[in-house]
This record gives sequence, C-alpha cells and structure tokens, in this order.
Amino acid sequence: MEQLKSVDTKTVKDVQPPMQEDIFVTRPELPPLADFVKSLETLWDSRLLTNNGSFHQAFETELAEYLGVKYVSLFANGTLALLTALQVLRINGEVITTPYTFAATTHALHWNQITPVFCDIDPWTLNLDPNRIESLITPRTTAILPVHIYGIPCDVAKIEDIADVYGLKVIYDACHAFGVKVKNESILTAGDLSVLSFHATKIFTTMEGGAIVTNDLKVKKRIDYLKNFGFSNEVHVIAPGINGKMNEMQAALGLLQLKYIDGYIASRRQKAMYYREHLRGLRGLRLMEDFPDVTHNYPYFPVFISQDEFGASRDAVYHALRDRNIYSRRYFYPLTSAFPMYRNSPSAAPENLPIANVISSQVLCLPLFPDLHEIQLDRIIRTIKDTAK
Ligand code: T4K
Repeated sequence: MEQLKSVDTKTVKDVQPPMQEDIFVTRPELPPLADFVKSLETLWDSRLLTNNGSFHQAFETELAEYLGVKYVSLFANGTLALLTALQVLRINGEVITTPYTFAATTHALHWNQITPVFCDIDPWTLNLDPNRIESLITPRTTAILPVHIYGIPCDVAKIEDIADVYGLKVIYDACHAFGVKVKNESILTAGDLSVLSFHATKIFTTMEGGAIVTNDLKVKKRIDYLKNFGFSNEVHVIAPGINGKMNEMQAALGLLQLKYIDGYIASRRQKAMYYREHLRGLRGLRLMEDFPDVTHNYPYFPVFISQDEFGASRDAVYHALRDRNIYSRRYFYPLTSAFPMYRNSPSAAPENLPIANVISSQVLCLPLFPDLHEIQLDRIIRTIKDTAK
C-alpha cells in the first residue's frame, strides 16, 4: 500500500527532469534496496545459492497464489522456460504460431527441431487469428504456440476447441501476460502450459527470470526434472534435461517484487490513460483500448501509424522521437517470419500474413513505466503531434 502511494505521487509535476534527459521505452521497477540487502544477508548466512533453496520454494508458492494458478516452475529466463515447455510435452513436427512476437518464441521451436508454421493475426487483438488455424494443420502438426501479445488475451476458447478436435497441445507464450485476468480468472490457466518472463524489461522483474505455469502436478514434476538436467534423484536421469534453474538471488528479489507489483501496474495504467486521453482522435494514429472483461497489466503502449492519414511514417515518428532523446521501440518489427532462418518457409510468405505485415510496419511502442513523469509524457505527446501532418 505504501509503495502504491509512493509510485502514484511520482505522477505529480513537482519532480521535473531536464527537458532533454533520455527517455527509454521502459525502466525496471525495484523494491527498496534495504529490503533486498536483508534477503542477501540471509542468503550469505545460508550459503545455499541455488538448486531449489528456501527462497525458490517460497517464491514458487507465493507466485502461484498471487497469480491464481495451481503450479509454477521457476526458470532462469523465459526462453529456457519456452524450450523446456516444448520438451516436456514432447512437441515435434510442425507447430502453428504467430510471427508477430519477440524472436524467442520462434527460436524456441527452431532449437527443438520443430518447424514453425506462421499464422496471420487478428487486426484487433494482434494475436494469432483462430479462424486461420485449421487451414494450416497438417499430419505433422502437434501443437499451437500462441502469444498473448502486449498482455492482450488470445481467444483461448476458440483455440481450445480446435486443439481438442485435432488432438493438439497448446502452449501459451504468456511472457507479456503477468497478472492478466479474464472475468477475474487468470489467463495463465488456459491451454496445457503457459510461459512467463521476468526479464528486466517486463512489468514484474527478477532481473532475468521466467516460469512455466501448469494445472497438472505430474507435469510440474517432469518440468522440474527437466530444468535440473533430468535428475529425478541423485542417481537417476529420466530425460536429457537442461540447466534452467532460477537462483536464490533472483527468487529473493521475486518474493519482494510481489509486495509491490499491484502498485506498479496501477501506476502503468495511469500513464496509459494519460496517453490515451491526449492521443485519442489524432488522425492516422490508432490506439489500443481496454478489452471488456479483461484485467489488463499495461506492459507496453503500442500505437499504430498509418502514413497516409498521419502525414508521416512510423519510422519518421520513431526518428523524430529519437532526435529528442526519446527511445520508443518497434516491437514487433520485423516479423519473426522475415528472419533469414525462417523467411523461405512457405507459411512465411508475406501474402500469407497480410495483417501481421501491415501491423508490424505501423507499430511503435511508446515509453511506459511507473517512473515516467507527466512532464516526460507531455514531451513525448508533443513530439508525436508535431510530427503529424
Ligand atoms: N516471448 C516474448 C513474447 C517476449 O517478449 C520475450 C522477451 C521472450 C519470449 C523471452 O523472454 P526472456 O528469455 O527474455 O526472459 C527485450 C528483452 O530482452 C526481452 O526479454 C523482451 N522479450 C523483449 C520484448 O525486449 P530488447 O533487446 O529490446 O531490450 P533492450 O536491452 O534494448 O532494453 C530496452 C530498454 O529497456 C533499454 O533501452 C533501456 C531499458 N532497460 C533494459 C534493461 C535490459 C533498462 O532500463 N534496464 C535494463 O536492465 O529485448
């Protein structure tokens, strides 16, 4: 509660950074250093630094409670969690996925010798379009890997219907969806598994970190073996596992972050509302609004610029902002289907992905983080308006 107040007060105009100070797309929010030092003292005393220590165990339990899910397996980062999620369900052959995502989603398939089959996205949610999935299914298809992009929930009911009919597994890349709920239920319980990231750029960070969420205790057990080289006990190795473990320092930070995350999200929401209030109605600039029944987490603030109406291209706005030391990002451009290692596959052809290609050419993620001051928001908004026709 105290932190919520302190984050909120940062929005007032009494703190005025110099006009040309760098503004990055994000800044990590951290708990009070003194609290973390106390955790480190405990850690120094115990000398138990990793391999399922007491911070790890406590964080797994408290995180599952906070998220409203059954089981969580912590990882060193989201990419290792994705790789392991595909391994634990023995996914192979072809997997239907979205090209409108961060590199790690598609690379996790490639590292498992799985062929990504790219599916176009829905123009409103920007997530994999469920109506296009069936036409991409072949005898080699074993799973669907959708992403809740920007924390916007996929149409999980439709995806589940298709998966059930065709006997496919569903793994959600939920790296943007920490804490997101639909009708007050966590989105992370959808599908067979969901994968989270706690990278420094995420709304909830343990510096690096990640997790797999599952509703099935037996699957959690297998995940835990796999992330520890496949050891089921001191002498038995049940699978060719990996070292995916989160260490005690990360887990200690995660435990502290849980106390403050509601305040961080509330502050992000406030900033998102401010942008919307001041940018809504600008010709040629589309915003994403909240979706009904969804508890959003505001991880990014994407806007979509159509050059003809706006009078300047997305890239022109990106550079105009950069010229004023404002570092917006083109998440997610280029599409992963355009990467050299994927672009020659038939599903990667731009004519198969018309919506994803347009969205990717228009998107700009504006700075959004709890410490962003109103004077900085005004500077960003003014630059965008100055660039318009
Ligand atoms: N799936 C999805 C859908 C994902 O978005 C991601 C990660 C993953 C899977 C994989 O999860 P992890 O294995 O990463 O846990 C960043 C992140 O590295 C990446 O985690 C994230 N998605 C992706 C969307 O963004 P970059 O290369 O854009 O980050 P970078 O280093 O340019 O940082 C952006 C800005 O953030 C900097 O200009 C300043 C600020 N920043 C960054 C860091 C690292 C800080 O203020 N402090 C920091 O420590 O990829």
